Amino acid sequence: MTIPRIPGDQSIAFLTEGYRFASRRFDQVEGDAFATRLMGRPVSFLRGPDAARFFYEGGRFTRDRALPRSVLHTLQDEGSVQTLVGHAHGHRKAMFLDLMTEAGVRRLRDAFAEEWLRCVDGWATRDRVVLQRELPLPLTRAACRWVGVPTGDDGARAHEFAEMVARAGTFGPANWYARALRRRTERWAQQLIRDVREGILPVDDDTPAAAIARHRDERGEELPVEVAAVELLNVLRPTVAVGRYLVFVAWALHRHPNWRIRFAAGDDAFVYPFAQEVRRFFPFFPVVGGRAARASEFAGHSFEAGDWVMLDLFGTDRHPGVWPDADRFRPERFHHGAPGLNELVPQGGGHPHDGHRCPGEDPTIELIAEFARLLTRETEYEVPEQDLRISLRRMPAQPQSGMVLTHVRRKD
Ligand code: HEM
Ligand code: MYR
Repeated sequence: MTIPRIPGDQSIAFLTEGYRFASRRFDQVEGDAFATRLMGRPVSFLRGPDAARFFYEGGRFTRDRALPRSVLHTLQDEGSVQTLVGHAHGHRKAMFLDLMTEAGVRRLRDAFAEEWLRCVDGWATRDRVVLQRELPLPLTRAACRWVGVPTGDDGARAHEFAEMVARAGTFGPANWYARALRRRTERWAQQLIRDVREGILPVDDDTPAAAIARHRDERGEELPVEVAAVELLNVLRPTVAVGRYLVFVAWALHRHPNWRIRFAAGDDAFVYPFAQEVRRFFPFFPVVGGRAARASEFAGHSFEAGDWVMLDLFGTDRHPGVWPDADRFRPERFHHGAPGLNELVPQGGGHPHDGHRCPGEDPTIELIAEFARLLTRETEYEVPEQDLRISLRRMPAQPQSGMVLTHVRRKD
C-alpha cells in the first residue's frame, strides 16, 4: 500500500498555514498519513496515537537532519541529548530524568511562586502588564534558582531564552538574531560549567548544575564544556518556554470564568486536569521530525532507512477519533486520570527513558497548575479590551495582544 500523495512542494503552505497545515491534508485524504515534499525533499506526515507509538517507541527514528538546521540551532545544538542515539542517548537521557525528582520540581514551583509575587509587587505603579513579555523574567529567576546558578538580575538571560523560543520557527535575519543571542548564552553557560568544575561556583550536590557539570558519559568521561553548557541550556530555556503556556492559562481563565471561580474558592480537584487541557488545547510545538534508522512498516506503508517523517503533535492532540469535541477547552476530559502515553503528545510520545519524549513534562504541568492557583488566589488583575485572538498560522502561537493585564496587585 502507498501513502496518499499531496503533489508539489508544501514548504510555503506549511509556513503560512501553520498548525492546521497537516490536519487539513489528513482530512483531504481521509486518513492519518500522507506523503508530500518539504524543502524539496520527500516527507511523510503521520498523526494519531498509533503513529506516535510507531514514531517514538522501538528506536525506529533518529533526529538526524530531521528538522531544518535553523530550528535545531536555535533550540538544541550539536552534541545535545536530542542528537544522540541508542545507548549514548539512554545514558544522557537518564541524567535529565534524574533531575525531575518530586523535591526538585517542588523547588522550581515554589521559587516561581515567590518570583511571580515579587514581580506583582513591582508592578504596583504600572498601568498595564503584557504577560507574554513579563513572564520570562520570573521564570528565568526561578529556573536558575532550581538549577543552582546565579541569574544575573538584569533580564539579559530572560530575553535570550524567550527569543530563542519565539524565533525557533523563523528563517533568515530573524533567526540569525536568535542564534547570535544564543551564542552569548552559551558563553555564559560554559563559564558556569567551568566554575562549578573548578569549585569557584559552589553548588549543592542535588542541583541540576552539579549533575550536568559532573555527569560522566557512558564511557566514564566528563562532557566537553561546550556540550555540558548546551545541556544546561536545555533545562533553562524550556523552563522559560513554559511561560507561553502560562499566557494561555490567563487566557483560559478569562474565557472560561467558571474555572477561575472554582480555583479561587480553593477547589484543587480540577487544577491538574486544567493543566493537561492547557497542554492539549493550546498550540505550541507543532510537529517533530525524524529519520528512519532502518526499514519499517506502519499501517501497510513501508519506510526505508533514511526516510523523513513528521509526526503531527498538534493534530494528534486534536484527533477527532481520540478527542470528542477536540476544538473545545474542556478540562473535565482529564478528570478520570492521566491520558494515554501516545494520545496526549504536546511534548512528544512514547516513554521518556528510551525515546525522545520530553523529560520536562512534570515541571511543565506543575508550573501550569501553580500559575492557575497564583492567578486565581494570590493575584488581583483586570483584563481590558484587547485582541485575544490566537492565530494558528503563527508558530509558536500566542494571543495577538500578548495578554494584557491591568491593575495587577497582590490579593489581600
Ligand atoms: C524534548 C516540547 C518543556 C527538556 C522535547 C520534545 C518536545 C518538547 C516536543 C520532543 C522532541 C523530539 O521528539 O525530538 C516541550 C514543550 C515544553 C517543554 C512544549 C513546554 C514549554 C521542557 C522542560 C524541559 C525540557 C521544562 C526541562 C526542564 C527537554 C529535553 C528534550 C526535550 C532535554 C530532549 C529529549 C531527548 O531528545 O531525548 N520537548 N518541552 N522540555 N525537552 Fe521539552
Ligand atoms: C524548548 O525550548 O525546547 C521547548 C519549546 C520550544 C517550542 C518551539 C516551537 C517552535 C515552533 C516552530 C517549529 C517549526 C517546526 C518545523
